Amino acid sequence: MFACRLPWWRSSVTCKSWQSGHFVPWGSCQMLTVKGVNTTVGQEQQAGMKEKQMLEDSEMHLTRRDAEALFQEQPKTGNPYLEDTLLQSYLKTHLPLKVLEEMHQNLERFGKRLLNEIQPLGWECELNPPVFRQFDAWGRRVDHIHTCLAWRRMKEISAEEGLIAEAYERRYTHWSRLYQAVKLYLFSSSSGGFSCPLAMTDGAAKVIESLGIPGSLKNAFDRLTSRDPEMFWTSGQWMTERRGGSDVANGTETVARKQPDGSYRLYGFKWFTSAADSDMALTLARIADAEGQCTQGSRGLSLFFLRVRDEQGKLNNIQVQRLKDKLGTRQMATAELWLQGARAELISAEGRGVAAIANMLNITRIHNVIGAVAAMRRMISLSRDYACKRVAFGKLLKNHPLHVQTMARMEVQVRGAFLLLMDIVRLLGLTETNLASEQEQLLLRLLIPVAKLYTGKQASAVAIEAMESFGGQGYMEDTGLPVILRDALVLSIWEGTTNVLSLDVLRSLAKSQGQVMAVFLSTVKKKLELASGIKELSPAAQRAQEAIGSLQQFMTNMGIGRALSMELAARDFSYSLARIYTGRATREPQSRGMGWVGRDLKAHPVPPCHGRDTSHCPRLLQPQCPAWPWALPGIQ
Ligand code: MFK
Repeated sequence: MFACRLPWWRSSVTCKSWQSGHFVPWGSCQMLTVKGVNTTVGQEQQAGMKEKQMLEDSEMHLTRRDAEALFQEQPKTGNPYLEDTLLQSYLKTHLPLKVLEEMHQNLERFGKRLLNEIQPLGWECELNPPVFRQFDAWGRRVDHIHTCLAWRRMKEISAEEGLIAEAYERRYTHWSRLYQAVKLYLFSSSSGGFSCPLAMTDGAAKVIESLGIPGSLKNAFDRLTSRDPEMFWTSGQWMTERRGGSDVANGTETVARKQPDGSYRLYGFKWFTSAADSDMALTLARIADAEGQCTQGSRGLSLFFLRVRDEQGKLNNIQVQRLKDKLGTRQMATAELWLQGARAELISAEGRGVAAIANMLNITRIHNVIGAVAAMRRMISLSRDYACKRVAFGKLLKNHPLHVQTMARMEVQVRGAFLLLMDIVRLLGLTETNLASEQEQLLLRLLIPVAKLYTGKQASAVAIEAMESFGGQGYMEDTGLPVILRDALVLSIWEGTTNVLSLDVLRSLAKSQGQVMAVFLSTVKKKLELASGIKELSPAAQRAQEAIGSLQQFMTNMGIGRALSMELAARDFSYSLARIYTGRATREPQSRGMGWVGRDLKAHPVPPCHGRDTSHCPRLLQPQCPAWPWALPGIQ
């Protein structure tokens, strides 16, 4: 089923004309520029053709020589932890020394493993996407999703490295969550898509933990958080049905029928189930009453746990209809599933399914942010290395100020996003260890959708910009760069689209009756006051203050209660929150001098006013933030 989607270098059927170095459009293969192809043309013509071929062959010799001289040096990156100066500076600035020492050692080791073992496996996952086999040779329905060896190895490595376990063992108390996020961030762009099942696995563990780990779910929790590859389970999150994935309350048709033993059987069609090879899943369904009737809307939804297969590997009354043919994340099996009486356990209060699964959503949304920051970092690292090798117009790219300025703009994007991510996982860690104040919990609730929606857009824009920095090479499949772009494009779609998350920002405002906004503003202002006292940062802090002023003005004029106007402004409003918050983070005194340009480009600092172009600021802030520097095309 994948054959028609494969790029030429992955296809076993290659046009010989292409192999010979002479590309011939399919329609003109009859013209006999290809050796050894029988044709219907006459002998005379054939002789002429032979002569022509010889001429072409001699020309080809020269062409080949020329082509060899045109080769570019491949961009390479080293240990991703050691090369990430911003990450290292952040850890140094924020972590207690003892914790830092332990983490540093482990991250250095992990970085080496990523480079030598995990990156090649990730590429193998890309080259060997899952294959679905519905029937065996004897006509028996098997619905087997075959995943490659490298994919299965990723699962083992995830357990060995404690990529989920780390967050739940809490050996570094509230820093454990941050540590886990750092490992996932380093892992993400080498993981061959395995970060997706890990996101849902983490989300499922979080839901079970938040339910107090009931006895019936203890085994599942232990497995989701295990470091033993033999024990480790991954989880799916089946929310999307054929009527849509955003409006879950109205789109969910799956029905749950209670069994005499207290368990349930689920009947329905799940239209987009990521990582369908997972061991278990959390899913929503409507419980049918004695008459078979269900409550519609959000209040009719309950949350269920189910095993996908039994111990013998037999599907739990589930049929796989087909695998999805996606633009990206092709390494991962996303399937359409029929639930035909799948045995499941009710794990939320009846009718509280959405609220219960929100715990999972908030975790997977954080993973989405991790994926976005990681994709940007990877593209920029490669681009940076290339700029130190590629000569154009008589000098290295790194010596062209315009090129450096373009890279600087991307770097500012990823820096802001990284610091936002770190703040979120720091707050999550505090919340999970009961150390967070009420204000910090509110701030976390607001920042998750803000960060998810904003970094999702940033990742696509930065990936496209970085791809361009390689010229035509960036567009070539076998450089691996298009894979990163394709995989980044989904980040603003799944786990809630930009608009759905903008509305979630409003939901958090409404639910806290505006309290969350007060916390946001006071947090940002406090940090900016610190920056104002530092000469070098004070002009930027001043501009951020002005942006906050205009945001407050907007809210006063609007009034949170005016639902329609607020809905129309939701996206711009959320972008403004993201920009103000990341602006605050990048202007913290600790964030200065974190060596963003890296080893080879240090000689080329960012021009002081890199880009005063305001045309991409959200309308709300445009006139008031003339120096908002990190607006990229595509983020509007
Ligand atoms: C690299 C990363 C990899 C990630 C891989 C993941 C792959 C998986 C692919 C997928 O599964 S994609 C599908 C993901 N689906 C979504 O993200 C759903 C998008 N839609 C929404 O988020 C809607 O806003 C939502 C379904 C939540 C709307 O549902 P409702 O029922 O209309 O919402 P309602 O009635 O406002 O809220 C119900 C309850 O949930 C309320 O609680 P209360 O009843 O106590 O007041 C809300 O406060 C609560 N709630 C909703 N969203 C919440 C939340 N609570 C906390 N946080 C939230 N985000």
